[in-house]
Amino acid sequence: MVRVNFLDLNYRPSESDLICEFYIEPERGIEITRAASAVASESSIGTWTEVKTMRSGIRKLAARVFEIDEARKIVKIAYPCELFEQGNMPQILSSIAGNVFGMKLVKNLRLLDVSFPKIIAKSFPGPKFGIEGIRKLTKINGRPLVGTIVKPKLGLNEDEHARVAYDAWVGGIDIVKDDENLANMRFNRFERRVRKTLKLRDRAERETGERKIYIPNVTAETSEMLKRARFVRDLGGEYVMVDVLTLGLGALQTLRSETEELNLAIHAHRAGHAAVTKNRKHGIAMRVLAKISRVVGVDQLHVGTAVGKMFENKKDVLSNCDALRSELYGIKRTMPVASGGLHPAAIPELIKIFGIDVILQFGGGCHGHPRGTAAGARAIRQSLDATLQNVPLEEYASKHRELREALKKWG
Ligand code: RUB
Ligand code: CA
Repeated sequence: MVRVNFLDLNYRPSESDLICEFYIEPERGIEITRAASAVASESSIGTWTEVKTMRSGIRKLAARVFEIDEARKIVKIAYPCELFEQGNMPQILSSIAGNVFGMKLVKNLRLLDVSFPKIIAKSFPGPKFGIEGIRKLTKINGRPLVGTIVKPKLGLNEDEHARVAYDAWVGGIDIVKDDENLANMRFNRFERRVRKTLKLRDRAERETGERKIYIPNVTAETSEMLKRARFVRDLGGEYVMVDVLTLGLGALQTLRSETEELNLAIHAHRAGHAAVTKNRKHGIAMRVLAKISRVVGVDQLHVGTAVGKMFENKKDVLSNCDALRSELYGIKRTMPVASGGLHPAAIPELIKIFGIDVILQFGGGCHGHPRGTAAGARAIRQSLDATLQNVPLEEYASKHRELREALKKWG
């Protein structure tokens, strides 16, 4: 029978290999070399025993463990690119992030990072707009974009929803988006909502002279999602939003192909990500999900805030941003979105962390202003102006009422 060795510490990966970095904590009594080999085996061509059907020619498809840092339990595995179907992200993940998480030999296993070879990365379209495209579309340069999520996330009817959006826009918000669990509800119908909200977007643009964006959530069964995306385009929308993880990567790819023709930008919410990203020892790092989302082609993606209501720290968030914004075979850069528990007083810190190529999103931190949505939006713009002019918020607030009120509540 043909024996395959999945451990080769002398191996130097080739340019066409796909490389994964794992944290591997073996079960008690298991050597890390054995656990790592088992992971390489199960995620490429192997199974738990030797099989007669293994021809010697197949051996070249084996993944190879080529680096082990025993103290940190970090293992690097190289995969020949022939193991992967180009342009098929579900298949790629079923390999490198599939059965391996359930193996008995490993107590904990975390996919920390992935490096796609050019041939795989370029088999996907990448973002249609990316950071530069979004800047062109919104005509906003030299500062972060500010957005809001209509709140309460569920329960408003179509008219109330559109009105909240309008108030936010005229107060100074650039982008208004639906929340992750708002779809076509009995109390708030998708088509009516989009029609009414886009109408008030036009009015807000006329009144403010600024570009305003509405991002409806089209997350749904695939054909229904596409229908909703077309509807948004037909009514003059420029963006759609989906919950990338609950939607699934196959459907996300379908949406991305469709938006090529529809010329729509994609905003990606990551609802549910923490089920796989939060445990530091097990699951998949958000950085990996960020890279995948960029390659598949989302234009903007939530990456955590480091200062808000979600768990990630500054290091996590910067690593996610790096996955979206660093050079990758010329693939467009995805705009990071900081969202979750943010308010005007957090803006100086956020800009320190993210720089200006970011969308800062405020739900409660806009609509929770003591005098409501429009005042909240004004406070956000005032805080942004102060920060970009290097003026301390307290000082700026002495001449700006809305910011003063916001600092009193949240500062
Ligand atoms: C934020 C919100 C988003 C969260 C999700 O509302 O509705 O769903 O950002 O978290 P609020 P993440 O501003 O009221 O907290 O962006 O980290 O995935
Ligand atoms: Ca939300």
